[in-house]
Amino acid sequence: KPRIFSGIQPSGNLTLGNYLGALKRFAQKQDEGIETIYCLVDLHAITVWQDPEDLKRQTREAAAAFIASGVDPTRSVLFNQSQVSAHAEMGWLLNCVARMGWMNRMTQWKDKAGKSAEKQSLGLFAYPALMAADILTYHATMVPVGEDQKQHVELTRDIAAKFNHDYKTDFFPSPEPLIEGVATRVMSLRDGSKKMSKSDPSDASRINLTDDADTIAKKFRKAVTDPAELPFEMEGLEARPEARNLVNIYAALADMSPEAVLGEFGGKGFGTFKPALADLAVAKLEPISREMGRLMADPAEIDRTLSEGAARARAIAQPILEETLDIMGMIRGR
Ligand code: AQP
Repeated sequence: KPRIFSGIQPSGNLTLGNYLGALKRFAQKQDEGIETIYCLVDLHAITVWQDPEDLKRQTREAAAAFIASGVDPTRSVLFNQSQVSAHAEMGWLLNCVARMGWMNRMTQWKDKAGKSAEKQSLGLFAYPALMAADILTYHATMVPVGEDQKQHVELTRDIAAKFNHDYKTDFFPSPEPLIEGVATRVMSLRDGSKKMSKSDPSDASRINLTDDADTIAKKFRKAVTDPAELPFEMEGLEARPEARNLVNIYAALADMSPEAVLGEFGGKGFGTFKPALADLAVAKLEPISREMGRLMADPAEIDRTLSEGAARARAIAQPILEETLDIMGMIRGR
Protein backbone atom coordinates (compact mmCIF):
# COMPACT_ATOMS: atom_id res chain seq x y z
CA LYS A 1 0.00 0.00 0.00
CA PRO A 2 1.51 3.37 -0.95
CA ARG A 3 2.51 5.48 2.01
CA ILE A 4 4.46 8.73 1.95
CA PHE A 5 6.85 9.88 4.65
CA SER A 6 8.93 13.04 4.60
CA GLY A 7 10.36 15.55 7.01
CA ILE A 8 11.89 18.98 7.44
CA GLN A 9 14.40 20.10 10.04
CA PRO A 10 13.11 22.91 12.26
CA SER A 11 16.60 24.40 12.25
CA GLY A 12 15.76 27.94 11.15
CA ASN A 13 13.56 29.99 8.89
CA LEU A 14 12.02 27.85 6.17
CA THR A 15 12.99 29.04 2.70
CA LEU A 16 11.46 29.26 -0.74
CA GLY A 17 13.60 26.16 -1.50
CA ASN A 18 11.90 24.21 1.30
CA TYR A 19 8.52 25.45 0.06
CA LEU A 20 8.96 24.56 -3.62
CA GLY A 21 11.09 21.44 -3.09
CA ALA A 22 9.07 20.04 -0.20
CA LEU A 23 6.03 21.77 1.40
CA LYS A 24 4.11 22.56 -1.78
CA ARG A 25 4.56 19.00 -3.00
CA PHE A 26 3.66 17.55 0.40
CA ALA A 27 0.27 19.27 0.15
CA GLN A 28 -0.20 18.05 -3.45
CA LYS A 29 0.53 14.43 -2.45
CA GLN A 30 -2.01 14.64 0.36
CA ASP A 31 -4.57 16.02 -2.09
CA GLU A 32 -3.91 13.07 -4.42
CA GLY A 33 -5.40 10.89 -1.68
CA ILE A 34 -2.16 9.04 -0.75
CA GLU A 35 -1.57 8.34 2.96
CA THR A 36 0.89 11.06 4.03
CA ILE A 37 3.02 11.29 7.16
CA TYR A 38 5.01 14.50 7.69
CA CYS A 39 7.50 15.08 10.46
CA LEU A 40 9.36 18.03 11.95
CA VAL A 41 12.62 16.29 12.59
CA ASP A 42 13.79 17.97 15.78
CA LEU A 43 16.15 15.07 16.62
CA HIS A 44 17.94 15.79 13.35
CA ALA A 45 18.05 19.53 14.06
CA ILE A 46 20.17 19.01 17.23
CA THR A 47 22.95 17.33 15.24
CA VAL A 48 24.21 20.93 15.15
CA TRP A 49 23.78 23.35 18.07
CA GLN A 50 20.26 24.68 18.60
CA ASP A 51 19.34 27.12 21.31
CA PRO A 52 16.51 25.34 23.22
CA GLU A 53 14.07 28.27 23.16
CA ASP A 54 14.76 28.90 19.48
CA LEU A 55 14.24 25.22 18.66
CA LYS A 56 10.77 25.28 20.22
CA ARG A 57 9.81 28.42 18.33
CA GLN A 58 11.26 27.12 15.06
CA THR A 59 9.40 23.83 15.45
CA ARG A 60 6.07 25.64 15.94
CA GLU A 61 6.89 27.95 13.05
CA ALA A 62 7.68 24.98 10.79
CA ALA A 63 4.39 23.33 11.82
CA ALA A 64 2.61 26.58 10.95
CA ALA A 65 4.40 26.62 7.57
CA PHE A 66 3.18 23.10 6.80
CA ILE A 67 -0.41 23.96 7.64
CA ALA A 68 -0.29 27.32 5.85
CA SER A 69 1.09 25.55 2.74
CA GLY A 70 -1.94 23.26 2.62
CA VAL A 71 -0.95 20.25 4.75
CA ASP A 72 -4.15 19.48 6.65
CA PRO A 73 -3.31 17.86 10.00
CA THR A 74 -6.58 15.93 9.95
CA ARG A 75 -5.82 14.33 6.55
CA SER A 76 -2.03 14.02 6.93
CA VAL A 77 -0.20 12.89 10.06
CA LEU A 78 1.82 15.94 11.21
CA PHE A 79 4.03 15.75 14.31
CA ASN A 80 7.47 16.42 15.73
CA GLN A 81 9.86 13.48 15.71
CA SER A 82 10.95 13.49 19.38
CA GLN A 83 7.36 12.83 20.54
CA VAL A 84 7.47 9.40 18.91
CA SER A 85 10.27 7.48 20.62
CA ALA A 86 10.20 4.75 17.96
CA HIS A 87 12.36 7.03 15.77
CA ALA A 88 15.25 7.12 18.24
CA GLU A 89 14.92 3.41 19.03
CA MET A 90 14.81 2.38 15.39
CA GLY A 91 17.69 4.80 14.78
CA TRP A 92 19.86 2.82 17.20
CA LEU A 93 18.92 -0.50 15.61
CA LEU A 94 19.80 0.81 12.15
CA ASN A 95 23.08 2.31 13.43
CA CYS A 96 24.01 -1.31 13.95
CA VAL A 97 23.07 -2.22 10.37
CA ALA A 98 24.59 0.77 8.52
CA ARG A 99 28.32 0.68 7.78
CA MET A 100 30.82 3.47 8.58
CA GLY A 101 32.04 3.44 4.97
CA TRP A 102 28.52 4.17 3.69
CA MET A 103 28.15 7.14 6.02
CA ASN A 104 31.60 8.45 5.06
CA ARG A 105 30.47 8.68 1.45
CA MET A 106 27.48 10.94 2.16
CA THR A 107 28.09 14.25 0.37
CA GLN A 108 26.00 16.21 2.90
CA TRP A 109 28.27 14.93 5.70
CA LYS A 110 31.33 15.89 3.69
CA ASP A 111 29.88 19.36 2.96
CA LYS A 112 28.74 20.04 6.51
CA ALA A 113 31.75 18.55 8.29
CA GLY A 114 34.18 20.15 5.87
CA LYS A 115 37.72 19.91 7.16
CA SER A 116 36.61 19.79 10.80
CA ALA A 117 35.05 16.31 11.04
CA GLU A 118 36.78 15.78 14.40
CA LYS A 119 34.75 18.58 15.94
CA GLN A 120 31.33 17.49 14.65
CA SER A 121 28.78 15.65 16.75
CA LEU A 122 28.54 11.89 16.40
CA GLY A 123 24.86 12.55 15.64
CA LEU A 124 25.71 14.54 12.50
CA PHE A 125 27.66 11.55 11.17
CA ALA A 126 24.86 9.11 12.06
CA TYR A 127 22.11 11.45 10.74
CA PRO A 128 21.39 9.37 7.59
CA ALA A 129 20.78 6.21 9.68
CA LEU A 130 18.23 8.12 11.77
CA MET A 131 16.65 9.34 8.53
CA ALA A 132 16.45 5.72 7.36
CA ALA A 133 14.75 4.92 10.68
CA ASP A 134 12.24 7.76 10.16
CA ILE A 135 11.22 6.27 6.82
CA LEU A 136 11.40 2.55 7.62
CA THR A 137 9.53 2.82 10.95
CA TYR A 138 6.43 3.57 8.87
CA HIS A 139 7.14 1.10 6.08
CA ALA A 140 6.89 4.18 3.83
CA THR A 141 7.08 3.42 0.11
CA MET A 142 7.66 6.95 -1.23
CA VAL A 143 9.73 9.85 0.05
CA PRO A 144 9.18 13.25 -1.64
CA VAL A 145 12.42 15.22 -1.27
CA GLY A 146 14.58 17.80 -3.04
CA GLU A 147 17.57 16.70 -5.09
CA ASP A 148 19.95 17.18 -2.12
CA GLN A 149 18.31 14.36 -0.15
CA LYS A 150 18.39 11.74 -2.93
CA GLN A 151 21.59 10.12 -1.66
CA HIS A 152 20.11 9.70 1.84
CA VAL A 153 17.02 7.94 0.46
CA GLU A 154 19.31 5.66 -1.55
CA LEU A 155 21.21 4.88 1.64
CA THR A 156 17.88 4.05 3.29
CA ARG A 157 17.31 1.49 0.53
CA ASP A 158 20.77 0.00 1.16
CA ILE A 159 20.09 -0.23 4.90
CA ALA A 160 16.68 -1.89 4.29
CA ALA A 161 18.29 -4.35 1.85
CA LYS A 162 21.10 -5.25 4.27
CA PHE A 163 18.63 -5.75 7.11
CA ASN A 164 16.41 -7.96 4.93
CA HIS A 165 19.44 -9.93 3.75
CA ASP A 166 21.09 -10.36 7.18
CA TYR A 167 17.88 -11.41 8.92
CA LYS A 168 16.56 -13.41 5.94
CA THR A 169 13.31 -11.48 5.75
CA ASP A 170 11.44 -9.12 3.43
CA PHE A 171 10.25 -7.02 6.35
CA PHE A 172 11.32 -3.59 5.12
CA PRO A 173 9.96 -2.30 1.79
CA SER A 174 12.43 -0.35 -0.34
CA PRO A 175 11.30 3.30 -0.43
CA GLU A 176 11.45 5.35 -3.66
CA PRO A 177 12.67 8.94 -3.64
CA LEU A 178 10.12 11.19 -5.37
CA ILE A 179 12.03 14.04 -6.96
CA GLU A 180 9.59 15.84 -9.24
CA GLY A 181 9.04 19.21 -10.84
CA VAL A 182 11.30 22.09 -11.86
CA ALA A 183 12.21 23.23 -8.35
CA THR A 184 13.94 20.16 -6.95
CA ARG A 185 17.06 22.25 -6.40
CA VAL A 186 16.42 25.94 -5.82
CA MET A 187 19.76 27.76 -5.81
CA SER A 188 21.11 30.58 -3.64
CA LEU A 189 20.30 34.10 -4.88
CA ARG A 190 23.94 35.09 -4.27
CA ASP A 191 25.69 32.09 -5.84
CA GLY A 192 24.16 29.96 -8.58
CA SER A 193 26.36 26.99 -7.66
CA LYS A 194 25.05 26.65 -4.07
CA LYS A 195 21.59 25.50 -3.02
CA MET A 196 19.31 27.91 -1.22
CA SER A 197 19.60 26.91 2.43
CA LYS A 198 18.11 28.04 5.73
CA SER A 199 21.53 27.74 7.38
CA ASP A 200 23.38 29.96 4.86
CA PRO A 201 24.93 32.84 6.87
CA SER A 202 23.76 35.34 4.21
CA ASP A 203 20.07 36.21 4.59
CA ALA A 204 20.20 37.79 1.11
CA SER A 205 20.91 34.33 -0.36
CA ARG A 206 17.39 33.10 0.35
CA ILE A 207 13.72 34.07 0.46
CA ASN A 208 12.29 33.17 3.88
CA LEU A 209 8.62 32.23 4.06
CA THR A 210 8.25 34.97 6.66
CA ASP A 211 9.84 37.76 4.53
CA ASP A 212 7.56 40.73 3.83
CA ALA A 213 6.79 42.00 0.31
CA ASP A 214 9.51 44.70 0.35
CA THR A 215 12.18 42.26 1.49
CA ILE A 216 11.20 39.74 -1.19
CA ALA A 217 11.31 42.43 -3.90
CA LYS A 218 14.69 43.69 -2.67
CA LYS A 219 16.24 40.21 -2.52
CA PHE A 220 15.16 39.39 -6.08
CA ARG A 221 16.31 42.81 -7.30
CA LYS A 222 19.75 42.20 -5.79
CA ALA A 223 19.94 38.55 -6.89
CA VAL A 224 23.21 37.92 -8.72
CA THR A 225 22.64 37.55 -12.49
CA ASP A 226 24.56 38.12 -15.71
CA PRO A 227 23.72 41.23 -17.77
CA ALA A 228 22.26 39.42 -20.83
CA GLU A 229 18.60 39.26 -21.75
CA LEU A 230 16.59 36.09 -21.20
CA PRO A 231 16.85 33.66 -24.13
CA PHE A 232 13.88 32.31 -26.09
CA GLU A 233 14.95 28.68 -25.74
CA MET A 234 16.06 26.50 -22.81
CA GLU A 235 19.50 25.83 -24.40
CA GLY A 236 20.24 29.51 -23.89
CA LEU A 237 20.13 28.96 -20.12
CA GLU A 238 22.64 26.13 -20.03
CA ALA A 239 25.72 28.10 -19.05
CA ARG A 240 23.71 30.63 -17.01
CA PRO A 241 22.92 28.97 -13.64
CA GLU A 242 21.64 32.15 -11.96
CA ALA A 243 19.27 33.00 -14.80
CA ARG A 244 18.10 29.39 -14.99
CA ASN A 245 17.42 29.39 -11.26
CA LEU A 246 15.19 32.47 -11.46
CA VAL A 247 13.32 31.06 -14.47
CA ASN A 248 12.77 27.77 -12.61
CA ILE A 249 11.54 29.60 -9.51
CA TYR A 250 9.08 31.56 -11.65
CA ALA A 251 7.91 28.37 -13.37
CA ALA A 252 7.41 26.50 -10.08
CA LEU A 253 5.54 29.39 -8.45
CA ALA A 254 3.28 29.89 -11.48
CA ASP A 255 2.81 26.15 -12.15
CA MET A 256 4.18 26.71 -15.66
CA SER A 257 6.96 24.99 -17.58
CA PRO A 258 10.28 26.89 -17.83
CA GLU A 259 9.75 26.85 -21.63
CA ALA A 260 6.48 28.75 -21.17
CA VAL A 261 8.25 31.28 -18.92
CA LEU A 262 10.80 31.90 -21.69
CA GLY A 263 7.90 32.16 -24.14
CA GLU A 264 6.68 35.10 -22.08
CA PHE A 265 9.99 36.71 -21.06
CA GLY A 266 12.44 35.68 -23.85
CA GLY A 267 14.24 38.77 -25.18
CA LYS A 268 13.46 40.77 -22.04
CA GLY A 269 16.06 41.87 -19.51
CA PHE A 270 16.20 41.26 -15.77
CA GLY A 271 14.92 44.81 -15.26
CA THR A 272 11.57 43.46 -16.47
CA PHE A 273 11.81 39.88 -15.28
CA LYS A 274 12.93 40.42 -11.67
CA PRO A 275 10.01 42.71 -10.69
CA ALA A 276 7.55 40.27 -12.33
CA LEU A 277 9.14 37.42 -10.37
CA ALA A 278 8.99 39.43 -7.14
CA ASP A 279 5.29 40.23 -7.71
CA LEU A 280 4.52 36.58 -8.35
CA ALA A 281 6.48 35.42 -5.28
CA VAL A 282 4.71 37.97 -3.08
CA ALA A 283 1.30 36.92 -4.44
CA LYS A 284 2.04 33.26 -3.66
CA LEU A 285 3.92 33.66 -0.36
CA GLU A 286 1.96 36.47 1.27
CA PRO A 287 -1.13 34.34 2.07
CA ILE A 288 1.20 31.68 3.52
CA SER A 289 3.08 34.06 5.78
CA ARG A 290 -0.20 35.72 6.84
CA GLU A 291 -1.65 32.32 7.80
CA MET A 292 1.60 31.39 9.59
CA GLY A 293 1.31 34.59 11.62
CA ARG A 294 -2.28 33.76 12.54
CA LEU A 295 -1.36 30.23 13.63
CA MET A 296 1.69 31.39 15.59
CA ALA A 297 -0.54 33.64 17.69
CA ASP A 298 -1.78 30.48 19.43
CA PRO A 299 1.26 28.28 20.19
CA ALA A 300 -0.76 26.02 22.52
CA GLU A 301 -3.03 25.08 19.63
CA ILE A 302 0.00 24.17 17.47
CA ASP A 303 1.35 22.02 20.34
CA ARG A 304 -2.02 20.24 20.60
CA THR A 305 -2.04 19.57 16.85
CA LEU A 306 1.48 18.10 17.04
CA SER A 307 0.69 15.85 19.98
CA GLU A 308 -2.46 14.56 18.26
CA GLY A 309 -0.34 13.85 15.18
CA ALA A 310 2.24 12.10 17.36
CA ALA A 311 -0.42 9.78 18.81
CA ARG A 312 -1.47 8.78 15.30
CA ALA A 313 2.16 8.33 14.23
CA ARG A 314 2.89 6.15 17.29
CA ALA A 315 0.00 3.85 16.41
CA ILE A 316 1.68 3.08 13.08
CA ALA A 317 5.32 3.11 14.21
CA GLN A 318 5.20 1.13 17.45
CA PRO A 319 4.06 -2.25 16.02
CA ILE A 320 6.70 -2.00 13.26
CA LEU A 321 9.38 -1.23 15.86
CA GLU A 322 8.22 -4.16 18.01
CA GLU A 323 8.43 -6.52 15.08
CA THR A 324 11.89 -5.22 14.13
CA LEU A 325 13.12 -5.87 17.69
CA ASP A 326 11.66 -9.36 17.58
CA ILE A 327 13.32 -10.12 14.22
CA MET A 328 16.66 -8.96 15.67
CA GLY A 329 16.35 -11.29 18.64
CA MET A 330 15.24 -9.03 21.48
CA ILE A 331 12.89 -10.62 24.01
CA ARG A 332 9.52 -8.85 24.02
CA GLY A 333 6.95 -9.07 26.81
CA ARG A 334 4.02 -11.37 26.20
N1 AQP B 1 17.24 24.67 -2.14
C1 AQP B 1 16.35 23.67 -2.13
N2 AQP B 1 15.65 23.36 -3.24
C2 AQP B 1 14.73 22.36 -3.25
N3 AQP B 1 14.45 21.62 -2.15
C3 AQP B 1 15.12 21.89 -1.01
N4 AQP B 1 15.07 21.36 0.22
C4 AQP B 1 15.95 22.01 1.03
N5 AQP B 1 16.58 22.97 0.35
C5 AQP B 1 16.09 22.92 -0.93
C6 AQP B 1 14.21 20.25 0.61
O1 AQP B 1 13.52 20.61 1.78
C7 AQP B 1 13.31 19.45 2.57
C8 AQP B 1 13.73 19.71 3.97
O2 AQP B 1 15.10 19.87 4.09
P1 AQP B 1 15.75 19.81 5.54
O3 AQP B 1 15.23 20.88 6.36
O4 AQP B 1 15.60 18.46 6.12
O5 AQP B 1 17.27 19.99 5.34
P2 AQP B 1 18.15 20.40 4.17
O6 AQP B 1 17.88 19.59 2.97
O7 AQP B 1 19.54 20.37 4.69
O8 AQP B 1 17.63 21.87 3.91
P3 AQP B 1 18.27 23.24 4.25
O9 AQP B 1 17.22 24.28 4.08
O10 AQP B 1 19.51 23.43 3.46
O11 AQP B 1 18.58 23.11 5.77
P4 AQP B 1 19.93 23.28 6.53
O12 AQP B 1 20.47 24.56 6.03
O13 AQP B 1 19.49 23.34 7.96
O14 AQP B 1 20.78 22.11 6.21
C9 AQP B 1 14.08 18.31 1.91
O15 AQP B 1 13.17 17.54 1.15
C10 AQP B 1 15.03 19.03 1.01
O16 AQP B 1 15.38 18.26 -0.11
